Amino acid sequence: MAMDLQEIARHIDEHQQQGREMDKVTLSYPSLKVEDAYKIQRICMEEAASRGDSLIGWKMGLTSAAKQKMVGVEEPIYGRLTSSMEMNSSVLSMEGLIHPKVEPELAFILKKDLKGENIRPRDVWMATDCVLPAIEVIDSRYRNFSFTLEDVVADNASSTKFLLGDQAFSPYEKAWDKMGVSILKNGEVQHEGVGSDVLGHPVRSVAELVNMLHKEDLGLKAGMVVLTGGFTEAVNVEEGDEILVDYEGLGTLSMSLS
Ligand code: 0L1
Ligand code: MG
Repeated sequence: MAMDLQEIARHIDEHQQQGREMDKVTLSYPSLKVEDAYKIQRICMEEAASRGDSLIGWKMGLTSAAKQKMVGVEEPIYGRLTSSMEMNSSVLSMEGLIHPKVEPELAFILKKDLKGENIRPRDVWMATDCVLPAIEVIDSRYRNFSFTLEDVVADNASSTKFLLGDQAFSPYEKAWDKMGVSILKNGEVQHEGVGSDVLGHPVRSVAELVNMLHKEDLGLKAGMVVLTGGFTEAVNVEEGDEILVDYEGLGTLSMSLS
């Protein structure tokens, strides 16, 4: 089948908007390249912008060995975060969701633009305003959460919603790589992780994102949110579930599914 990236993007965007499952794009287009998949992501963002949504940040996905093993894709990827994905309460409605999962993460909020090809952790610290506890909700549009690298990139790295904690912390508050995190569902611990599970240190995830974006001549803008990636495997959720993430020494963040 001839490959029309606009047409593929329209198809994916429709499924994202309606919360409907779809077949893997690579079944119809086996020659789809990762670069094409990122172009599809960009076109979907243009569609979102035409509906009044705006780009407010980026997420890194598959930044821990636990997550890579879970989905069988062995490299980090990025996705776009829009204003409509940010939750303004801790209640998540299941309406419009397919098979959501949640992940404990950290968000970095930038105070300066950051763009370049050899970005190191210290460049990230100089550009970071604060760090926030976060929970990401992912919901792959592909049946059974099953995809290739190209598919998942085209589906905006399964981005769906995210919740940020109210309390911001100084980037120097603690050694983020040493911070333990546990995620509980209905009072039972599901997984435990530590900051170093995220590419050695969550700051490295931001540096890697900037280096990856540079290949598309893109960068981060002051005020943007960056989700650095799950500390642990993602947890399946359904209506009625209560999620609590305990960030060692920093408190907790909760989410209720309704
Ligand atoms: O945020 C993530 O790590 C998810 C990236 C996409 C893979 C998935 O849907 O689990
Ligand atoms: Mg994530």
